[in-house]
Amino acid sequence: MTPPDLAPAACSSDFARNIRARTAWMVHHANSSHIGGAFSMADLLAVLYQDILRVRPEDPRWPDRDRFILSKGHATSILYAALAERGFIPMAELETFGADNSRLMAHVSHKVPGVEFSSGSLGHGLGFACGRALAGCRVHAPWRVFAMLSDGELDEGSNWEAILFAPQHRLDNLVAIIDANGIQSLGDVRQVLELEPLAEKFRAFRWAVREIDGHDHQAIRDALDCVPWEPGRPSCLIARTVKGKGADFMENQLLWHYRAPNADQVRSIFQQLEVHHVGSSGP
Ligand SMILES: Cc1ncc(C[n+]2csc(CCOP(=O)(O)OP(=O)(O)O)c2C)c(N)n1
Repeated sequence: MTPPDLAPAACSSDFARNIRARTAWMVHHANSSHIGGAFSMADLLAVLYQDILRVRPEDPRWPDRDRFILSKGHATSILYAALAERGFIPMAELETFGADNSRLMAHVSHKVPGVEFSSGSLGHGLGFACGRALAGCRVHAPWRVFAMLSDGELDEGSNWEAILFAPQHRLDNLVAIIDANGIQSLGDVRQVLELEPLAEKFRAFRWAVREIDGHDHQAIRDALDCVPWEPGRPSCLIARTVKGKGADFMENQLLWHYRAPNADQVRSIFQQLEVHHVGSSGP
């Protein structure tokens, strides 16, 4: 099956469609996993990379760039698709995802232009983001730090140390985005370790908190356009999402944490995304 041939995104909705379609193909082609958690954050990534992040794909280490940290590094397929959409890496390189000697490893790697931090061992991104934000504050830098976390990841105690640390140091250049899809690798978040009331917990730790539908582009944009929400406080955006969002057979299904779609399932995803695929009749 050939990769989808898509027109460049002109808006965040196109962007989300493109990165979902490319991710479906990549995960299928590499026989990889984590498509459910990739699709749940597709709309968040689309708005971030289309409308919010101040970055320069032609100069990935531009000193004044916003820093985006993917803490849920297992879901990196869709970050690579977003980086290709923005021109950080060649589109054709996505075909190497997960292959031997590719720099597009199945957990996120800072060897890839546009990636700030390698992760995959959960629970480290927010602490790293705090360090970056503290460094930025010390020199009154204009850039912001956005860290994307998963909800299951919050079971890691290291997060709570970072959640304590950020308000203590008045890191209002830091935004934590929680992709709250309610499902982790082996069960529902509620059954494994209850997190709710999550917003109240962050507020008790002195963060400014907003809760939105993580698939509503306008709501995402409105929230992220005006950070910090409270001077002197870090911001936490709790994005309520659906694991596998965008493919009806994957939505809210635990199996799709690890399962890779077969060719027919990828064709179905293309159809649902209204992506025309010239190679769709092939094997
Ligand atoms: C420290 C650590 N423990 C265990 C794992 C194995 N693991 C991979 S993904 C995952 C949980 C997935 O659920 P969640 O964190 O909510 O991610 P999402 O649903 O957004 O994909 C786990 C436990 C890991 N990557 N790191």
